[in-house]
Amino acid sequence: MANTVLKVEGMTCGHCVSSVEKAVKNAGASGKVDLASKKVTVDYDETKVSLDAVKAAIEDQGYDVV
Ligand SMILES: [Cu+2]
Repeated sequence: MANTVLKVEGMTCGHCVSSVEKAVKNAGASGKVDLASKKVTVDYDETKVSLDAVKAAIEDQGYDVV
């Protein structure tokens, strides 16, 4: 398993947190958002899930991975 912390801009409330966590989950990974620091901790199996796919899933929801 791999673990990466992404910085994500545009999250402002609990709805954003759940949208991002859901997007990460739908991409096949597990995400935990820290709203105050705008960080998303992503746990994933790098043999099955690419980090680019996780980032794309977050951006598809309208947030920016920086
Ligand atoms: Cu929000």
